[in-house]
Amino acid sequence: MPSKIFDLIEAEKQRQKNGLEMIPSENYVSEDVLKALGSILTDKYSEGYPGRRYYAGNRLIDEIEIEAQKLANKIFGTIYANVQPYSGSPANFAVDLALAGPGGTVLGLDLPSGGHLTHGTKVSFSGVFFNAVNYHVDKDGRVDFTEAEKLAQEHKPKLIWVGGTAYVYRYEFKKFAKIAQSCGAFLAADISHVAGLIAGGSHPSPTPYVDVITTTTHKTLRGPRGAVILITPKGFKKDSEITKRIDQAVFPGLQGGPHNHQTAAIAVAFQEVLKPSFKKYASQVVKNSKILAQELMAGDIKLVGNGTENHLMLIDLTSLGYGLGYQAQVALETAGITVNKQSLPFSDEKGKNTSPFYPSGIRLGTPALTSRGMKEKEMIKIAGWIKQALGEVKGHDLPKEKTSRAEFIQSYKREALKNKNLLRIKKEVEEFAKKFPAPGF
Ligand code: DSN
Repeated sequence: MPSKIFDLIEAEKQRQKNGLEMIPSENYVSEDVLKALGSILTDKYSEGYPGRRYYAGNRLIDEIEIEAQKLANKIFGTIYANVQPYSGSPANFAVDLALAGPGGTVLGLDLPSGGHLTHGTKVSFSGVFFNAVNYHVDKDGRVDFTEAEKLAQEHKPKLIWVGGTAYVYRYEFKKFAKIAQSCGAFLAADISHVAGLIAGGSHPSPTPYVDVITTTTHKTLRGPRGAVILITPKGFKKDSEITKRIDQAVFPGLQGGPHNHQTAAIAVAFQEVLKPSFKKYASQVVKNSKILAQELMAGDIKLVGNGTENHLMLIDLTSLGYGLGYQAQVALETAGITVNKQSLPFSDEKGKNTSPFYPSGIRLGTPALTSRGMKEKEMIKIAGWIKQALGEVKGHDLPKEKTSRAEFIQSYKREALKNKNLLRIKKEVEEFAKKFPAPGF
């Protein structure tokens, strides 16, 4: 059944198979998760919640949704789960809506400090519809708790977010709980990046310390794209109406009918998370990340915070030149290694910051590689290729003149495609990657 779309899907499958996916928020799902996601459950409308739907025919959908909720609570030790958010950003919007209210003050980690767009950035709903205040990281890339505490006292937020997308340390939930208590705020942990590590026992759990947890299900949790909102015993004690408020914010507050195929696939992924093999996976993700960081640093690559405590690391390219993040992303992609360009905390201070589109760093991690069965030995090999590829970026500084940047990147892309060293690495990477089949393929 040839069609343009199926041909493109097949080509993308080959790309994923032949390369090394190192964007730390990506992963490979199992065949079972894919099966549930591609099932006929997508045909059904189910506005409402189990036992209280607006349409008929939802007896079996109710069972699926209840099962997904039960599994989520079992994994995270929570008391209530809303499994309907379409993805992470709507989940966070619903929490802001429920607990801060329109125009309410929310305090979250600044974007270049490693925070998420939805934790209070001016260009997202969180900065448009809420009064967003940001805390930052200190010179080592760690949360500046003195500043966070000061901001909490000064602005009296209704809701504080802990979590981020480019943070290399373990989250210190207990310290945030103290700050939230001191100003009477709700505390929400967005654990999207580290949820799988928490579930597998390789990162401390926020459950004893926060009121609400949000997480996407497609990162370290290895599920389909989607998200859940969880209520902790602490959150329920603080506000017995909290589950109702969250449910109402998701539907009808923000969304329409839930994506039942997605809910079923989340439940399938959660069943996999509860297997003993997932514990090993989570622990190997961190081991791989640490050895990769160590090898890169041994090769004179600078990392924010000099390493990592989780699944990701941030390469600081400022010692190699000006604004090299985009060029590094292009060079590595040409070599078959997919990472993402990344703003660095404090590059402003050094006078070297450019813009989020042309930043000075890259972010990479090990969740997807670990799902393919790669271990320490393989990380050492991969670190070698990364070092070689980054060597090719030196001397290709971003123009200071903003208007010439787009054309410069286009011309750098053309040049990279002809770079013999990058093409040689790509061949080696392909041979290597084929030996590690991806789950679900
Ligand atoms: N896009 C996600 C990430 O890469 O971390 C966050 O939403």
